[in-house]
Amino acid sequence: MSMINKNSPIPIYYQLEEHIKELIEKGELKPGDVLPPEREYAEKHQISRMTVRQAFTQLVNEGYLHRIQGKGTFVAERKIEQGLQGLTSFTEDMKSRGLTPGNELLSFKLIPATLTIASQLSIKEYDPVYEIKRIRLADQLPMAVEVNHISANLIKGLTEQIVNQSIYHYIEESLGMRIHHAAQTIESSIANSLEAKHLHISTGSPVMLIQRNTFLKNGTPVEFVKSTYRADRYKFMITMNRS
Ligand code: 16G
Repeated sequence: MSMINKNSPIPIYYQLEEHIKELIEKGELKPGDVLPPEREYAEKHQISRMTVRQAFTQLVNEGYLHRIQGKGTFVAERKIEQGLQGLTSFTEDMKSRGLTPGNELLSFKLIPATLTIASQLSIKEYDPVYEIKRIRLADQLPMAVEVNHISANLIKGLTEQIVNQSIYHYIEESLGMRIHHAAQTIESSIANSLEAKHLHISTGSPVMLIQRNTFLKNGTPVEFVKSTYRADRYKFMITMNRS
C-alpha cells in the first residue's frame, strides 16, 4: 500500500521526502544503500517522476542522499555533529563519537612567518613558525583539510610523528601548557580543486571554512588554523540560553 495520500493538503513530494527520511532514521535504509530508481517510486505510488525527483533533490540538499552520476542515488553518511561549547581537538572530537581519528600529513615545514601569520600569532615577521598541513580522517574517511601555523619559539620540539597524532595532546601533556580559549569563525565556501581532491569530493562542492585562533590563559596565541570541512559530513551545534 502506498503511504502517499493524494487527498492531503501536504504536497506529495513532501510526503515522499518525509517517508524516505523516516526509513533512513529507522535504519531501514542505511548509509551507502542505493535507492530504487525514480521510475519505480513513481509507478509504485502512482505519482509523476518529476514529483519523485523533487523529493530526491530536497533530500540531497539536506544531506540525506547523494547522487553519483551514472550510478544512482545513495543514502549519505550521517553528519557528525560538533558542539561549539567546548574547546576540543579533532582527535578528542572523533574519539568522543566512537570514531577512530587519523591524519594524512601533507606537509610539515619550519618557515619564516609572513606578516599575516606573524600578526595572528603576535610574533615578528620572519620569526620561525611550523606550518602543518593535514587531512583529518574519521574511520579513515577524510573530514577536513587543516593548515596550522604555530610559533616555533613557543611550542618547541614539534615533529612529524607528533603532528601525525594530536597537537593539543603534545602541547598539554608533553609541554605542560594549558590551552585556554579560542576565537573561531565559520563560513560557507566551495572546495577548490586541491581541497576537493583531498576530501574526495568534486570541485565546487560546499565546504565549511573554519578559522581558529587559540590562546593560553595569558592571551599568548598558540595557533592560527584554517580548516576546510566537508559540508555533507559535518554540522555544528550550539545551545543558547536566553538571558
Ligand atoms: C581541531 C581544531 C584545530 C586544532 C586541532 C588540534 C577545529 C575547527 N579546529 O581540528 O584548531 O589545531 O583540532 O587537533 O576544531 P589535534 O590535537 O588532534 O592535532
